[in-house]
Amino acid sequence: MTNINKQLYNKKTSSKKVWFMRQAGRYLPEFRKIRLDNPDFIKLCLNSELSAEITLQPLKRFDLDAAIIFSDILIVPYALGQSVNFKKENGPVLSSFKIDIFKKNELDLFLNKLNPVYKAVSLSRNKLEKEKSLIGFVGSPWTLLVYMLGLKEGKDKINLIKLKEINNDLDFIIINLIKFLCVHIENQVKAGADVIQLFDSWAGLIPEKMLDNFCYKPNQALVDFCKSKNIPVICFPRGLKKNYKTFNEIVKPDGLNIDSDIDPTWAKENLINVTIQGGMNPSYLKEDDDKLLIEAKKYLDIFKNVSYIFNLGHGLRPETNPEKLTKLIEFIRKYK
Ligand code: 1CP
Repeated sequence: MTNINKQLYNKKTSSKKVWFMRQAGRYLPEFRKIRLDNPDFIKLCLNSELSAEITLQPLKRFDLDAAIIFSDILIVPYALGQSVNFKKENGPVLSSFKIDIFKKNELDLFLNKLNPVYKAVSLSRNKLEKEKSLIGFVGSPWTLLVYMLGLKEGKDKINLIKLKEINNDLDFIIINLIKFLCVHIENQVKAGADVIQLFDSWAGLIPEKMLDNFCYKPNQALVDFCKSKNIPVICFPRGLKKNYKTFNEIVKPDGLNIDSDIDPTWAKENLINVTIQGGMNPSYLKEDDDKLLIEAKKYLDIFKNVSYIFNLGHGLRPETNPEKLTKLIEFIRKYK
């Protein structure tokens, strides 16, 4: 069993495991160097050799317990036939959604398009030390819908009118997304991923009365699938606030990544029978060492006697200084 895998099954004690969301990415000069020569982001994700190299970059620099495969949640809409463009200022832009992408039996085509990802997973696994975990991932249905249907307005609002317009088709779309996401999960695992993380980054934008249909049920379906295949699974329903507790009770993942709005003491008392991951606000990596390490210690102290994996409340920011991360990891390793 690999390091993160062990911690996910051990619900009682913590052994100070650590990895970071977005650890493979823009804050690393060695990534930016590759990115400069590869302006098409999706193409870069589908270059198996470069994807594996980027996946392993953070592990060359830092003493981490896991690598996360360099890909993107939007690779799934891409493989379903929607074009995906990353624009610097506006974030990702997808071509307009057509429901018939699900109507044809496109499983073979879907897998063909994603084959380079699986090759990247297996190249990464082969080069990764045996005890280190390799994390595969997918976006949860709601978060994918936000991009596929262009639902987001500004930074943190959902266009409910757009959502209503497609109301009659939503169940069909979600059921089909789940089907394809399970295929993508299973193939990442077959290629060598040994933990799966489900990113529901926009769960916090779902109106309360729709949480059941758009968040709890779809994540539960994916978690149940993982459990049926003995794949340890971590959920990240970002922004759910107190509903993290309901989420945990209904979905029952092996691991639950808390965001920075969640009070860690509340989490310790209310999120039970689960390995807690993350929480620290990534903005502390911009602070002086003293302030950063005091904040890290807060999380380590609170979760000292429960199962905990150190990570953040959201992904590492592009402006993060890698040296800060080295200091933080050293501190975590020395913590008793
Ligand atoms: O160089 C660049 O401009 C590309 C930046 C970049 C990178 C490095 C994007 C564009 N995606 C990624 C990789 C990525 N994305 C990984 C693998 C590497 C790692 O984690 O180390 C993962 C797991 C993701 C997941 C992802 N993509 C999420 C979920 C996590 C989160 O941050 O909330 C989401 C929402 C996306 C969509 C996405 N991809 C990229 C952008 C700019 C966005 C949009 C984010 C937004 O709308 O705010």
